[in-house]
Amino acid sequence: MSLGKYHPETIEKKWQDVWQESGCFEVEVDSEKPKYFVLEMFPYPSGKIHMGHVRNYSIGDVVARFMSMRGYNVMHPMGWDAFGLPAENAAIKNDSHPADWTYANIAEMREQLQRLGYSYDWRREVASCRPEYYKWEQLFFLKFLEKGLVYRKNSPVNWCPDCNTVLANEQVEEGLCWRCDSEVEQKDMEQWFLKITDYADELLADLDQLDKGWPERVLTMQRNWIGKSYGAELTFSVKDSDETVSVFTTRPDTIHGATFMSLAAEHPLVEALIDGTDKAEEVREFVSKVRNMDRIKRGADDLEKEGVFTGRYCINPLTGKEMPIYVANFVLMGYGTGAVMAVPAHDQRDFEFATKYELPMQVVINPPELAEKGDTLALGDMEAAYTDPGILVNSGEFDGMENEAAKKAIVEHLDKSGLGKMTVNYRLRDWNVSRQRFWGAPIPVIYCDDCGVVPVPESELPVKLPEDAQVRKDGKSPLPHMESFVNCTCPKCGGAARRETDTLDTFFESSWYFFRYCDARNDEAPWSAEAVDYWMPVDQYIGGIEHAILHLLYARFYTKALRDTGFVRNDEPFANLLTQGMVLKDGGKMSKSKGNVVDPNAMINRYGADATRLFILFAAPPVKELEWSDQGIEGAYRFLNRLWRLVEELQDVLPTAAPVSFTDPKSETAKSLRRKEHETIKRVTHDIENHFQFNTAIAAVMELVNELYHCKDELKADAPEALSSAIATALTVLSPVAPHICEELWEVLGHKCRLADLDWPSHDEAALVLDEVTVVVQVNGKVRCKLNVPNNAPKDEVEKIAMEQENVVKHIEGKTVRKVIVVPNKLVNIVAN
Ligand code: ANZ
Ligand code: ZN
Repeated sequence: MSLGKYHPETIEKKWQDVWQESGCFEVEVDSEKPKYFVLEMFPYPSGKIHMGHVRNYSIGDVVARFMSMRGYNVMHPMGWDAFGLPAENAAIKNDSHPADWTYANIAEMREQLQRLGYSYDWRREVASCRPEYYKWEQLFFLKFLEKGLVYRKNSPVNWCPDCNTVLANEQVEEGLCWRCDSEVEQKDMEQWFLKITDYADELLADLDQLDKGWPERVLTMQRNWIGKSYGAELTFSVKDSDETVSVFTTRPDTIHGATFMSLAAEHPLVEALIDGTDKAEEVREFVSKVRNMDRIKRGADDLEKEGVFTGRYCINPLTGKEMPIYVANFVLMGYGTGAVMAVPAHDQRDFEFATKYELPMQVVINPPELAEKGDTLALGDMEAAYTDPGILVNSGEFDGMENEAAKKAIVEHLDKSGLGKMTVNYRLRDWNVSRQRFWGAPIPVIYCDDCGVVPVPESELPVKLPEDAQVRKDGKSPLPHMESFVNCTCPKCGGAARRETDTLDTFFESSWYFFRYCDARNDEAPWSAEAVDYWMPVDQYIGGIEHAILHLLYARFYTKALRDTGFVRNDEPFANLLTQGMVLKDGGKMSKSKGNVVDPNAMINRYGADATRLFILFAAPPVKELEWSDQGIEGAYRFLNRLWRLVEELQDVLPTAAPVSFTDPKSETAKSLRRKEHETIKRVTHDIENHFQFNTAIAAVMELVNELYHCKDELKADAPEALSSAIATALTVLSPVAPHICEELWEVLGHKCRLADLDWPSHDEAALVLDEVTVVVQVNGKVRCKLNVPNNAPKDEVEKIAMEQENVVKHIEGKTVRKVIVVPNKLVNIVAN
């Protein structure tokens, strides 16, 4: 019977249907089996999948299929991160509802993923824009509110006057809106916040639990983002006033060098200091200019330092000297107290500022190497601030102390008069979750003139996003203008009230979707405790490095908040994390704007899903960047053809055999093929299990196929079982990577069961042992012959055989043998003279 040519499109569709109909990737809680939850970050339904997705999901699919064959109960779900701006913008452009665009894209992308043959349990699919989904996060929001984890606050936000919305910091590019390029303004608005800062310490400490499963670089990024710093809060009194200014400093040891004070533009004291003075106008103008700068720029190191003198002074409590108070552009209100004691000799920003405005400097920390020589650092020699440790000088009673010790001593001294205490400060800010956009989950609260902010009763959830909303050309959310949505009755007093029209940040949905997968169709509760206790945490999470900070931090925080509101028992959501490298083309990132995108659909049409998967897994280790190459995918396709032709040629002579079923080789050739077969299992298993090195695992299978080509003619007649067994092994261990072709050839070889249901084979260590080894024989360091001897033969036996060799005898004739060195399985060296 002829197999015919390899036609990926026919067999791929066939097997996808078989998998779908048999439900073989559908899993349930099974306490008898160990579970394994493999998760890829769910995509935004932008319309088409790109190669980055293909890479991400192919990695996940190999892990899922491999672990399942290893005996685990594997959950591998997929869904859609479906709220967000692009849907809204597309709707504005097409004059439709964002839901239309979103659901059409989901349908298209789902079909593409199905064409790639991924082993998803599609029954668990979620789309975050569906009320059945966001209903639960509205419930969480209410529980968080009850627990004091949610609050409302007036705070400055990036505002695009053209788009009429708040922009996240990431959406502001060089002070301009990422979409319309208009100048971004800073605006004070009432916003909803989640108190992630309450968890700063736990979020930091628990990173230690993740140090085996997460990449070091992600842990570091998380640590830096949380940014715990130990320091002190010191109080300065304002001259001619009862006011005081508190500063946060990590360097209380430098207080004698504090020569001026810098306040943030937003600092509440500024207005009080200048009101009615002749500086008022100038300062107000500066303040409003700074407040309109975007906050990322203000925090950047290379910001040109600028400021304005308020005309007022405060008093340095240790030197008694007057310190002019400035408003400075680089001081941020959100960090510490929004005020900085400026020590220009030892802080670079202060140094630049003082140089520019000709403010006094004082050295108070002396470099140890100068101190040893009895010298002191001179201002005139300084081109930059001295920020390293050293010995205190010009610091009164603290002179001569090491600066680390002085930190404590000085704070203790100030503490006596209530002017200083040790504090801890975090860079982490509370999470602003409100957006003034339409396409998001409504925040479930109501405003009543009499009762204030009233939570929507749980029984009224979900607060649905209206399906009849008409998007507005000006980009403003239609919600505040929809009376049917806004007008409601107060759940407390029954009076007329208004609904909140802000929606939740889309990070809110992606912070808990993995829990929902555990019990995705539950409509009575977000999930059953049984399901979450069994499946969580995620055993392997896979996604892009661009999510290393915010998404992962929010999901970790959300998990802890769900724990503390009684919804789950987990402390951490993701036990192991793999961040895959980018897909490049011609050395650059594959992106629409560069016009170098390779469309996965085109590749599947031309070479099939298996070749596409094989190439993308073979071209580079998962964490490394992957350079797209047309020859590469052709090579993958050729290899699959080679495998196909091998089975085609042999199918009629081969008995149906399981992997590693051949145990009794009679010939050297059969023995060597068997060795290769077992070695392949060992390598593939090791490479996938320990490091996800799919590329080297695939290379091992390719070697086995090569060996099969070499020995097939010889073994066809004498040992077809040897060929059968090795081919079965090759198909089995390649199946997680190229599942369709492997299933097809497996079937062609007469198997009734499905490859996906097979157990992963294990190798026999004994099969790897060579019977004979080749040993080099030298006389005085010169190679005289090579010997085949039994593996691990005793040294004296090898020596004896070596001495009898003709070419050895010839070279030691007439000499005395002084020494014979035997390196087992390698070498015999005879020293004679
Ligand atoms: C005096 C001083 C002297 C400082 C010195 C540093 C070096 P980290 O380590 O990042 O926590 N600072 C405090 N609040 C600030 C704010 N709102 N905006 C800008 N800068 C602020 O940084 C803490 C240091 O940053 C603090 O210690 C303070 O300057 C400054 F030789 O105080 B330091
Ligand atoms: Zn009321």
